[in-house]
Amino acid sequence: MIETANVVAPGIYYAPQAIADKTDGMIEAVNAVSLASPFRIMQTQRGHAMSAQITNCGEWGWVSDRKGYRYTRIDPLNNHPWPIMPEIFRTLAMYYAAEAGYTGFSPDVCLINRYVPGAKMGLHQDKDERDFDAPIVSFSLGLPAVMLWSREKRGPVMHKLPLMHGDVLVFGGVARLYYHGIAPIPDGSHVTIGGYRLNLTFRQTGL
Ligand code: MD3
Ligand code: FE
Repeated sequence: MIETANVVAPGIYYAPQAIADKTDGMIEAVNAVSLASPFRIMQTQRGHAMSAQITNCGEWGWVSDRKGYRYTRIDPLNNHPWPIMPEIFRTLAMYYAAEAGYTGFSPDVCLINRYVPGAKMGLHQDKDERDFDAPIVSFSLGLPAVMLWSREKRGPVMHKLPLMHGDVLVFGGVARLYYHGIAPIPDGSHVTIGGYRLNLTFRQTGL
């Protein structure tokens, strides 16, 4: 059932602490993924280093280099396919997509961002997927963050949403192409992860 109390704005479903009792297993699964495909700093098309470190699992992985942003089947770091998406990830992503009203969601990529204090993510749109009918599901782990989002690139309305360890977000419909970013992560240490924030975003590339 769609819990309307969790819809903070049209297209934005927010379930604070929804996966709070599943975070240990998720952290273990992230560690397993990162043994095969380690976290790395991506270069933007302009040659700048991105602030968050990333890795992926699933049939596809999101990469960025001087050629631009795209999805690949092969991890360019080790020339192997990206690690298989852990079952706990796929199951939880599909469950929360369905809770938000997207019953057919079938993620073929999980992009994992890892932030240290001071790291941030500038305002951007997620538009490297082929169709925007599928939502994006996001899980937060570790240090808290503030997500910024806006309907326009530099629109006057800039909303802020705190994202804590165990929170779930689903973006779809009119929110799917909203500009969003992460404010610099404050200093701190999380009891289970230490000085990191992890964010898992599940996407359906349509590729
Ligand atoms: C709003 N990650 O990986 S998750 C990204 O916390 C990304 O690491 C951020 O933006 C992070 O692309 C934010 C929240 C999020 C994810 C997808 C969205 C917000 C979104 C898609 C459309 C609108
Ligand atoms: Fe994004």
